[in-house]
Amino acid sequence: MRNSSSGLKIIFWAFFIFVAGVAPLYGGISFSLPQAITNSGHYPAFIAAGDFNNDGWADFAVLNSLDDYRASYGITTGSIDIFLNNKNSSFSYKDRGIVCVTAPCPQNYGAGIYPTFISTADLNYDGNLDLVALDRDNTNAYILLGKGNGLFNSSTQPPYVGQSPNSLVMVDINHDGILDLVVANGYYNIVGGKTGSNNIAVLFGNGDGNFQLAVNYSAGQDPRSIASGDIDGDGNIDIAVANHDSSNISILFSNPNGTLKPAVNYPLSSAPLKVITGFFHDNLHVDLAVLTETGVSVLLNNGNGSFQPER
Ligand SMILES: [Ca+2]
Ligand SMILES: [Ca+2]
Ligand SMILES: [Ca+2]
Ligand SMILES: [Ca+2]
Repeated sequence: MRNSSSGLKIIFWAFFIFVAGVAPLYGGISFSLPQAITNSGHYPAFIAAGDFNNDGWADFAVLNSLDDYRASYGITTGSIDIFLNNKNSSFSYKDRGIVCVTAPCPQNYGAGIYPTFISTADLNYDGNLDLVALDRDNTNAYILLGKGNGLFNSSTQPPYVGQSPNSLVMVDINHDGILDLVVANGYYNIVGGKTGSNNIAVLFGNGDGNFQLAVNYSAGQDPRSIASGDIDGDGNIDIAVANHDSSNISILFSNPNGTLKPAVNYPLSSAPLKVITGFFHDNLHVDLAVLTETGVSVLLNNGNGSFQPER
C-alpha cells in the first residue's frame, strides 16, 4: 500500500508540473487573466457555485455582510446576490442602478445583517438547486428554494438552528436518502457578547425544504467551522468541528440513526478558523486540514478514526 501511495503522489506531482509549466506552452490547460466583476455589495463573506437556471453552465451566489444598494434605500441588511453565467465569460446580476433587459433578471435577496455562510443543494428534490445561508445575527437559517430559472422563493418555514451560526454541512447523516443540516453555532454575537449557542445542531431534512427540530451536541468553545466525512470508515458520516476559543478540533462520530457520540478532542497550537476533510496521505482514510490564526495544520488519520498530533 505504501508503494501504491508513493506512486500516486508521483503521478500527481508529474501532472501538476505538466499543468503548471508545460501545458500552457502547448496550448493545453491554461487560465486567462482574472476579470473584475463590479462589486456585488460590501464585505462579501462567502460564495457558492451551482447551475441555478439549469442551462448546463455554472453560476454563483455571493453572500454580502452589508449591501450599499440596500443601505441607500435605508435597508441595512446583508444580501445574497445571484450571478448567472452568460456563457461568454461574463455574468448577469442585479447591478446597482442598471435595469436588466433579459428576463428573468437575477435578483438579490436579504440575508440578515452579518451573514457568515452559504451553500447550495437541492433540498426539496425538485431538480432545482436551492440555497442555504446563515447569519450570526439570526437564529434561523435562510432557505431560498430555486425555481430553476435563476430566481428563488424564500422558505416560509426557515428552520431554527441556534444563536450565532457560523458554518454548516449538508449531508444525509441518518441514511434516509434526504439531506440534513449540521450547523456549528458560535459563542459570540455580532457585538462581541457571549450569547451564542456554542454548540452543534443537527436538523433532519423532510425532503420538502423543511427540517425537523434541531438536536444539539457539545463540541469545544466557539465552533467556527464544520466539515464531514466517514472518519472511522464505518459507513456513517462523522463531523469535525474547529473550535476557536478552545484551540482544538472536535470529532463527533455518528450513529446509523444520525445521532452523534460525545466529542473526541485534539489540541492545536493556534486557534482554528476553518477545517476541511480530505485524503492527504492515502486514498483510504479521511484526514483534516485546518486553517488557523498562524497557518495551516494537518491532522493525519491513524486509520481507525483517531488522529496523529498536528503537523
Ligand atoms: Ca447556469
Ligand atoms: Ca430544489
Ligand atoms: Ca437524512
Ligand atoms: Ca463514521
